[in-house]
Amino acid sequence: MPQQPTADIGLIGLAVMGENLALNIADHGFKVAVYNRTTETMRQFIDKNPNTPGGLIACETIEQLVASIKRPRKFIILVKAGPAVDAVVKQLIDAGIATDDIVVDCGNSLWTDTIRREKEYADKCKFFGSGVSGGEVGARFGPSMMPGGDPDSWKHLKTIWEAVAAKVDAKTGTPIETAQPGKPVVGGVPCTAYLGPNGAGHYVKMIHNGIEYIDMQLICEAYFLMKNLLGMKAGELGDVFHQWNEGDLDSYLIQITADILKQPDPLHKGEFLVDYVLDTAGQKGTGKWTSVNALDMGIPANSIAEAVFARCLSALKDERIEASKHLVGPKSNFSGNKQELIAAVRDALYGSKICAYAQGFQLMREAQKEYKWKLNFSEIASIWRGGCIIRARFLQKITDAYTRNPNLVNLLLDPYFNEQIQKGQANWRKIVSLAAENGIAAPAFMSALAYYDGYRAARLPANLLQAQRDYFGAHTYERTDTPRGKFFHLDWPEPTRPQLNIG
Ligand code: 2AM
Repeated sequence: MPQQPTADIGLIGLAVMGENLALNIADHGFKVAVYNRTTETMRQFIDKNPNTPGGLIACETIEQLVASIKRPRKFIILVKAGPAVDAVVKQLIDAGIATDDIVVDCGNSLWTDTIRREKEYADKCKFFGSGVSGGEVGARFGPSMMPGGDPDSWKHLKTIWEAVAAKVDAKTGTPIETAQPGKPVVGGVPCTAYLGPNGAGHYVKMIHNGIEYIDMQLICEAYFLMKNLLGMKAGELGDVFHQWNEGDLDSYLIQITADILKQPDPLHKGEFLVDYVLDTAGQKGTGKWTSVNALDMGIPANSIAEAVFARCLSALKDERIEASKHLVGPKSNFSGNKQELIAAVRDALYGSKICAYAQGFQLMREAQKEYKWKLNFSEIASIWRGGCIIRARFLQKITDAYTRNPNLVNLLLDPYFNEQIQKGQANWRKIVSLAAENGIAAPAFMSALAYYDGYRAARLPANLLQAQRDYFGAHTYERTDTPRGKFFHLDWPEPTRPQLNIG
């Protein structure tokens, strides 16, 4: 007689994220059936984890996996984004899953792929997308989960998602980080919420990653300016970041930066590891996707794109070494007050960070029009308060801003953030000037300030730009003294070469 299915959910793909998420789910008392293409990996995983609270079921074939799960079946796929996701879905379909079974892609998939997959597999299963952020530790003890797809399917997933997601304190919004293997956090507000249909979850996850790129780049520029202008050593800089982590900048990324900077080098006694790490950064593509999407939609997310380009520039290590021998600029030369400079860098970082998040939320505002989603920005900020890489005290302030005004046009216009920028603005400008004067590249600080100044400008030089377009391409222009929507074209006079008598 065939055995009754007993598993609450199935998980496919036992690389480190898959393993950790499976253990997290099992810690909350759910029985998880696990499958991996390479059976040996699955066997090792089962052997390493004999006593999980919910229990693991070892499945050597997809058919066994399907037969192990209670109806409607729920599957999590955690394989590399791209063709592997489709390959797994097709295997599940071939193994006979039902049309009401829910297949959740928890990988970093491009949201348009999720939209496509939901349609493509609609007559075979409920395909669902869920972003997961928090790295390995997050997956194990509580990530931020960003689900999007069929709302009825969400009803079946909600209990598990809310159980495994990171938790924040209901009053303060600060993460509760006390989970241990087998002992999950009890209580708190889960860092997950249903975000909308089809690709909404993966889109929001992509924006999370775009913001992560710029958040990291801003921290790196702050580090580099203090290092070069003040000649501070990594360990001392670590103390500065530790201190910043006590205030408005309190965040996971600032905290790990402090720890990284204080890390001694294992090979050189008395020296710091960070000074031996090669200055070339890799990338997996989510920052690029965010920037390409910003260009496609025509939304200025210049700082996010700048953060991606900063990585690209860093990767040109050999060219930079060569160029450094030929291209001259000013030598760093700062003789002002050290503590004042540190405080100014902090203000520059905070002001730039506000602009970076403003850009990320602008993208989501535009995308929801394009895809007819109804994103709840307060909720999105709230589920980023814990578990994910950009988790920060700051996200409570964004949650509050969008709770005060769900239709806020731009985060910069929120009274709290406006006030914060006013407070630090002079320092932010000072740092950008110092960077330029001293020849230190600070593209994120600079582009964020340019965004701020551009966004608050009632007039920009685009009058001249549009006139240029009309001159060579008859693209027409609107006038300042007639209603919008009336277009003019001038038969521009032939180009002249006036005789200039200058000097
Ligand atoms: P593997 O151990 O057999 O390589 C991350 O690569 C995870 O995705 C691994 O668990 C890997 O399985 C799995 N994976 C990658 N491509 C896959 C595919 N086409 N089908 C099934 N699993 C795949």
